[in-house]
Amino acid sequence: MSETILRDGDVLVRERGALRRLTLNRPKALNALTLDMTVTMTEYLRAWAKDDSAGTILIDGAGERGLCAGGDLRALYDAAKSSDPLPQNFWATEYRLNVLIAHYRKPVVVIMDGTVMGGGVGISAYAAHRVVTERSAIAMPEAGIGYFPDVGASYLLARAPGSLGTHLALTGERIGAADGIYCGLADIHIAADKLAEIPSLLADCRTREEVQARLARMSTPPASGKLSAARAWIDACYSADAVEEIFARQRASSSEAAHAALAALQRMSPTALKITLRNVRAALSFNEIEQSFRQDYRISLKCIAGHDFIEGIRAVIVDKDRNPAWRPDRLEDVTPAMIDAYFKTVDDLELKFDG
Ligand code: QUE
Repeated sequence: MSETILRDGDVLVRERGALRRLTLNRPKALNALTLDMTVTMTEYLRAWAKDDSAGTILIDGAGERGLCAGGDLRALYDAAKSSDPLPQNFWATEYRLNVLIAHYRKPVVVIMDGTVMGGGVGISAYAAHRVVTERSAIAMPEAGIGYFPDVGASYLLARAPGSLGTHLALTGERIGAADGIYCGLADIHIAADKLAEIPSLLADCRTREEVQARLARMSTPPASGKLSAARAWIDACYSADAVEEIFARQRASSSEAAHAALAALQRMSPTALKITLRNVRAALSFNEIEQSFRQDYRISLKCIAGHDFIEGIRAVIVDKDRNPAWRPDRLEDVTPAMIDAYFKTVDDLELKFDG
């Protein structure tokens, strides 16, 4: 079955039989999502939902390094410096795209090969068929840039086994295929050298059952993960209700890994850590993902207007000195009232979902 290119650009759009394929195509920026890319993906997904000739959707990334590094942080940084409304437009479009993928009635397959961070998790973790490979490196590292795991990730992380989700949200630790499946962020492992066969294999699929059966035939067991063996110290430390208490338990732990995690957390934004913990805890009581996205949108708008997120992007992406100056820079100086402000309604700006 031959392939047709429907659109070339930052999102490459192709069709093959009943398969419709969206390829993130900014490989030099590790396919980091721009507003334009999220708009394009939304337009095609909406059109295909109503198009009987479209059977299955495949989402992947161009280049060797991975699916997607997250959002286009440089664009958010420039916009924040000039009071441009791009950030709110970007997040609203991105979060609605994530929810569109979550509720999509046709099978959506996402190839989570290589790096899958931040916004990359948003376009993959809600899809029906989440494929990981031996190269998958999945992470929500935002607390390290003074931001927080957004794209509704708190909903999924709150439901990971034990306190693993809290550990991943705070530390931003990268996990591989087996741990991704264990934590509920992925479904099936397929060796990277088999990925090229997937488009032709799915070209005539129209149901989840068909897609699942075809993918299962290519699947092999992933290499063992690390998280299940770390449950003892992770659950003991991260079941605490305050970041200060998590630090105290890590300090007192006999586990080397707990001390390493503590050292990593001590370099992160104290405000971001407290926001992240509260976000994940709150998400446990939600019963639909939209509640997490609405909460994330409130927090995001507050972050772009504050200090640490801009400083984090500066230190990691712009100046690359990796030495952010957080404000406040001590946990004890981040008060409950300061955190409350991130969770307050944004009134007229509240995120809405159509349909
Ligand atoms: C934390 C993050 C991101 C990050 C680094 C972090 C993130 C993100 C990028 C990124 C990487 C390469 C690019 C780019 C952005 O890096 O979300 O534009 O070319 O998108 O420590 O959350």
